[in-house]
Amino acid sequence: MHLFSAEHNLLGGYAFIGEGIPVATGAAFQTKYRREALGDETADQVTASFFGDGTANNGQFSSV
Ligand SMILES: Cc1ncc(C[n+]2csc(CCOP(=O)(O)OP(=O)(O)O)c2C)c(N)n1
Repeated sequence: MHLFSAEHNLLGGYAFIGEGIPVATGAAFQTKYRREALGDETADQVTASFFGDGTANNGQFSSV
């Protein structure tokens, strides 16, 4: 939950549960945009967001 590493593309570090979900959505979108809109074939990153069942009813999850 609190892991962050620019070197390893870990975008975590949030005190509030679910805060990483919209960040992951943005990260995934930038890969999709770079590949499909800008034609950047090096944009092949896979984005994953990990959270527990207690976070699934959080607004950050249900509104994405
Ligand atoms: C917005 C927000 N509300 C409440 C908390 C307090 N809190 C910390 S951990 C936790 C439970 C998270 O449950 P789950 O997502 O199932 O994670 P796990 O139990 O697997 O660690 C809560 C409610 C918080 N960190 N952020």
